[in-house]
Amino acid sequence: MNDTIAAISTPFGEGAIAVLRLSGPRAVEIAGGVFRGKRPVANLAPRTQYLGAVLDGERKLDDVLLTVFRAPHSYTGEEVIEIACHGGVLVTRRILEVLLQHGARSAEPGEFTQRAYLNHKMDLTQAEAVMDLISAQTDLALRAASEQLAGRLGERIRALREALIELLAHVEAYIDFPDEDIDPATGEALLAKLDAARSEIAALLATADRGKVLREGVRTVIYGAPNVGKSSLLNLLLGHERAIVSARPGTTRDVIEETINLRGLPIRLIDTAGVRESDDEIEREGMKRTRQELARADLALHIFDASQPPPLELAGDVTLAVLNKTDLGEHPGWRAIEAVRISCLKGEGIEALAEAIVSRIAGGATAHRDWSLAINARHADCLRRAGGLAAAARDVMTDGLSPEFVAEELRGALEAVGEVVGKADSEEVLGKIFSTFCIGK
Ligand SMILES: Nc1nc2c(ncn2[C@@H]2O[C@H](COP(=O)(O)OP(=O)(O)OP(=O)(O)O)[C@@H](O)[C@H]2O)c(=O)[nH]1
Ligand SMILES: [Mg+2]
Repeated sequence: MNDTIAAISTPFGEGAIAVLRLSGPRAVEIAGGVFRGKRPVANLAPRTQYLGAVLDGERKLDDVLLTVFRAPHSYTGEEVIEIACHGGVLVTRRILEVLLQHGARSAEPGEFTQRAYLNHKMDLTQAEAVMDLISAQTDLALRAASEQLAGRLGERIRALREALIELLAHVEAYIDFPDEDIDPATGEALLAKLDAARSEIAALLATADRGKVLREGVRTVIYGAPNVGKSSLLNLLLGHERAIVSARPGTTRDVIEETINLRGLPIRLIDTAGVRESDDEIEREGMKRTRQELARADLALHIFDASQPPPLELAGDVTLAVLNKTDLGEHPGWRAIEAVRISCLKGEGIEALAEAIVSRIAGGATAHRDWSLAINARHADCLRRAGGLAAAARDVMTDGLSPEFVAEELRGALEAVGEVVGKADSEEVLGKIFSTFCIGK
């Protein structure tokens, strides 16, 4: 962190403005070398925008607004400079080049946020939330990300750590006085505390599923025989004619994926080639892809033609049966079969289908449930390990083994919990997290 990094922080492309960022010990000096305004950069008041020009030698590249943030009162905790210039691809790149020529280094993806974390401006859960916030596709996802960015998850984790530390201190006290037996009342109290910590771990882990839904969306595969109306359903849910619909069976060959927002849940709808016997090479390849998608599906909508008799085999556990074309009349064979009944032609039953999809995923109306806490896969991995070690600590305790053994398991659990917010972090973990970021963040 001794070097000064620079990046274009706004997306590539043309816009009214673009923003470049510099962070590091030489940020003010480097900016001073390229900026000409009324006063030298070193004398500018922090967090105030100043008009000036960025120069390449004596040539003016652009009129810009420059802001100085003095350490530690900046995003990264270091000296930071932000330069807002005109949002052209070339002008932005030229300014970056000039900054690099003056001694800045091109920033890695997520490096600004990584520095913010390393300088204790935020914990690891908050750093991760920055990316979640940027990539959030629905209001629910956005809310969960901003709660996490505000430090809600971090608070829960720190409280959990404190409870475990207190427990560990109690247990270690018995190691220091080996002649003293743990009296039964104290033993009970310790067990109760341990169980409270374990149920907190379980409660946090229970939010992992919704975390996956909010971050990755729900892979929902639309499949069934040819011509049942799969592509019609995709188009209807999407609100525009994305896929080709035709009366000829075997229309869709490729996999078509689009994300929709269903009551705040990001749903990745995947339309597929209809499955049937076929000698057509392309169609067979399409069906192979259908099967691949089904294997990875979180939810599968098995579409049927209501006017036709039901097939012999029905449904797997991720499957929701959907009867389309109810406007043509329903074949009596369907009478006793549980399915969502719709007509893409008439636009009927779509609300009920949406409801059925949401309740499959969220187990009820999401609006009434609190999705603001939603851990990610890394958190879940740490907490699962912590839960295992806490359970082991409990076993050791109830088996009446010496407190040293209990303490050892507890220390492991404590460490695993700490990893969530970034206590025992390794280069590898950080590399994995921040490499998913965009450059300039
Ligand atoms: N009557 C009626 N026709 C429908 C309905 N939904 C779709 N269709 C018609 O059924 C035909 C097939 O629709 P598609 O959406 O292309 O069906 P598909 O399942 O995607 O077909 P493949 O891509 O060939 O597997 C088209 O002619 C649609 O207009 C419906 O609810 N009622
Ligand atoms: Mg189709």
